Amino acid sequence: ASRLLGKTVLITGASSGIGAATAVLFAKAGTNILLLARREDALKSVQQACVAAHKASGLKEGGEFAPIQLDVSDKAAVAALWSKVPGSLRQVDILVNNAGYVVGREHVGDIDEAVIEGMFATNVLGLIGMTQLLVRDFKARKSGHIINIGSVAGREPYVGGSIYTATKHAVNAFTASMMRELVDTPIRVTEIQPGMVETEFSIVRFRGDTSTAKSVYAGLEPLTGEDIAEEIVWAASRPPHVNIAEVLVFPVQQASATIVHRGP
Ligand code: NDP
Ligand code: 8X3
Repeated sequence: ASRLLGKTVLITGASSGIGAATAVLFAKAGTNILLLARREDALKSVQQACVAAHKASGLKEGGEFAPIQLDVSDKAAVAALWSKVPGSLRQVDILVNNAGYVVGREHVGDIDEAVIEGMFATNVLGLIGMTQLLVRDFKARKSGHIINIGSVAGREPYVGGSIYTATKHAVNAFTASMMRELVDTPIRVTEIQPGMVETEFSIVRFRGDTSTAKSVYAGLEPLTGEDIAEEIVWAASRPPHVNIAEVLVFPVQQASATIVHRGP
C-alpha cells in the first residue's frame, strides 16, 4: 500500500456503509480524502474516524480529510464542487463513485415516479456527472483511477428490482465503455460489484423499517462495508500497469442475486 502514500481520494457516499469503511481504510494507508455525501453530521463522524485511523498508522503522509456536503444528483452543486474543496486537495488521484441507493421492491406499474427519477438521478446521472468532472482533469494530467461501485444487480435483473437493476446495468455499461475509451491513457477504470453487504442499504430500501431490513440477512453472514473497502483499496494499490477491471464479491452463502443459503 506504499503506492497510496500522499495520494488524494474522493469518495461519494462517504457518510455510511461501504463509503465510510473505504474512507477509514484509505486513511490508514496514508492518503488525503474528500468525503462527500448529503448528511454533514455523519460525514464529520467519518472524518474523525479517518483522523484516528491515520494517527494509529503512524504515517506522516496524507492525513487531510475534508467533509463536503454534496448531493451528487444536484447538477449545479456538482459543477460548483471545486469551490468547496480546500486548495491542497484539488488534485484528486482516485475517484470512488460509491453514492447510490434503492427504494422499495414494487413491481413495474406500481413504482412511484419520484422514486424512479431519484434512483436514476443519483445512481446513474450523479455517477456520470462526477466522472465527467474528474476525468477531464485526469486526462489533462495523464493519471488517475476511477472506481465505480456497481452491483450483482448490474449483472442480473431480479423480481422487485427493475429500476435499481437498470441503474446498475447502466453503471456497468458506462464504466466498460469508458475503460475502452481510456485504453490509450494511463488512467485506470475499475468496477466493484458487491453482493449482499449489511449497511444502511436495506434500511433505505425498506424506508426505515429496520426489522424488514435485518431479515434480508437472516440466517447468513453478509459482507460488511469493510469487506468491500478491502477490495477497493486493493484495486487502488496495484502497480500502475495493472488495471483491476471488474470484481464480483459475494458472501460465501450467496451464489447469485437470488440464490442464497440460509443456515449453518
Ligand atoms: P449505505 O446506504 O450505507 O450508503 C449509501 C451512501 O450513499 C451514503 O453515504 C449516502 O449518504 C450516500 N448517498 C445516497 N444518495 C446520495 C446522493 N444523492 N448524493 C450523495 N451521496 C448520496 O449503503 P451502501 O454502503 O451499501 O451503498 C454504497 C453503494 O454500494 C451504493 O452504490 C449501492 O448501490 C452499492 N451496493 C450495495 C450493496 C449492498 O448490499 N449493501 C450491494 C451492491 C452494491 P447520504 O444519505 O448522507 O447522502
Ligand atoms: C445490492 C444488492 O441484490 O439487493 O446492489 O440488488 S441487491
